[in-house]
Formats: sequence, C-alpha cells, structure tokens
Amino acid sequence: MMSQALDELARHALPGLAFTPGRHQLPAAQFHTDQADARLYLHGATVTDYQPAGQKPVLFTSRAAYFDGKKAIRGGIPVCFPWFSTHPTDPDAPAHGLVRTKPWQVTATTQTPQGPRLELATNLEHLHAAIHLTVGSALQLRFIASNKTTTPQRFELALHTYLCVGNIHQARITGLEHADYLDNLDHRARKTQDADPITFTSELDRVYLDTQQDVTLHDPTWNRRIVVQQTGAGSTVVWNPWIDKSKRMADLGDEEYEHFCCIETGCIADNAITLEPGQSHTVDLTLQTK
Ligand code: TA6
Repeated sequence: MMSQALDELARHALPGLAFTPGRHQLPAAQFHTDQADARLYLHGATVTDYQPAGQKPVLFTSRAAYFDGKKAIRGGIPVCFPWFSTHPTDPDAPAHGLVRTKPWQVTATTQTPQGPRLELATNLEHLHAAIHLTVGSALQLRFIASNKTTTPQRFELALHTYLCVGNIHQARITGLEHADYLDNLDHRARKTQDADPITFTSELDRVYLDTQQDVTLHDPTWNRRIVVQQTGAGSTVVWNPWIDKSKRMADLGDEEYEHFCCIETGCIADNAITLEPGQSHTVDLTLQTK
C-alpha cells in the first residue's frame, strides 16, 4: 500500500499536530504543544523524536540514520513485529520483522486531556497492527495486534526504544534485578541478573524475560531519570552496541553509542503471544522523565 499524500493527511491535522515533510521529504506527523514536541514518520510508524518542554531530548535518532523510505530508521522507537531479531525459520527474512519498513496509514487523530493522539494501522497477511501515539508530559504508545485469520497466530514484538543519555559510561539501569535473561552475546544463553544495577563497559545485548515492573534509566550526566512503564509486555531488551559494533554500522556514528541506550519493550521468546482467531493483544508503553 502506498503512503498517504500530505494533502490527504492534512485533513487529520489538529491544534498541536501537523503533517509535514520530514528528513529527505519523508511524510511525518509533527507534534508541537506546550507540553512537548515529537515527530513520527509514517515509514514504519517510527517515532523519532520526543522532547518534553524545557528538557533535553528523550529519544535518540542517529545523525546517520537512513530516511530513504526503504530501510529502517536508526533510532526513536522502531516497531519490530511480527518477529524479533532473525526470523525463526527463514534466513532470508528481514531482521526484526516487516512493519518497521512499511508505510503505515493514519486512521484517526483526537485531542485527549494528555495531548493530541495519532492513530495508525498496517496490515500483514495474517495480522493487523495498530499504533496509538499520545504526546504530552509523558509519551504514551499503544500497540494492538489482531489475528485476522481463522487459525491461531503467534507473534513477537519489540518497541525498540533508543533513549538519549548524556554519557553511557555514567548511565545505569534499575528495575531488572534478579530477572532471567537471554544473552545475545553468548548464543542466547539463559542467565540471571544479579542485585546490582546494569552498567555499561562493553557491548551489551540481553532479552530480559517475565519483566513487569518499571525500568529506570539513570543519567547523572544530564541529572535525570527516564522511566519506562509498560503493560502487556513480558520482555525488556537492553542493548548498546559499544565501540566495535558501532563502527560496523553505516547508519550510526562511531561515537554515538556514548549517547544512547536501548530499553525495548516487547513480547519475545518465552513471552511471545499466540492470538486465537479474532483475538487482539495490547501493549501500552509510557516514557516519562523524572
Ligand atoms: O534489540 C537488540 C538487537 O537485536 C541487537 O542485537 C542489534 O541487532 C539491534 O537489535 C539492532 O538491530 P537492527 O536490525 O536495527 O540493526
């Protein structure tokens, strides 16, 4: 399905929500209210920017990110669905699923007490996906997967959030103590987090399982915390590529690893979801600074 043209999108505009050409003229939803600014590209329904009024940016997007309308955008909140990482059986399938490189359709916009809400959707062969993005003093993203078929459909999901930090070397993450995780740097070996906060001294790539509580990114350099709250998602991925992997990534500056950390919210591996015919599943993600 083609992207909607900007003149068609204009009918969805609201006070504080406009549709404009973004980087490389890709169509984008631009939020600008007294609470916050944000931007979402219809390509992949990728939120690339979120900045509460008077604060530093919350979401990181690489200065080298592709905006060609084909590749995934490196940063913000790419939507990894209906599988996470490599496809379970098809080695030729794209990493992280199909929808982060598809055009999504705007279906509605609404003013809410928290701020403007934008609703988008996209269709796959067996599954329908919808996103509701509300921009205010917190960023609220709702993801809804629905089974369009007459047979059970299994999916994985990751809202692959890139969070800005002043300095990764000083950052730490709390809220995952004692959780089991799959270590992607050790053949997905199952391990258990100790009682200490997560800190970064090298590449780190872990899928934490059965995680329900808030996860907090502590950023002493910028003197703030970012709290990641969710319902409906059992998994939390923590990732930083560090030095060597960053140098191998064409769409990430060599030094940019020092200024972001991924805390991803999803339904992965043991926490994957199987939808019965006609059934839906909702994941609610809230990002806010403290
Ligand atoms: O979520 C962590 C991860 O799976 C890492 O292994 C790394 O591959 C990252 O996602 C980025 O993947 P991408 O396909 O966007 O380059």
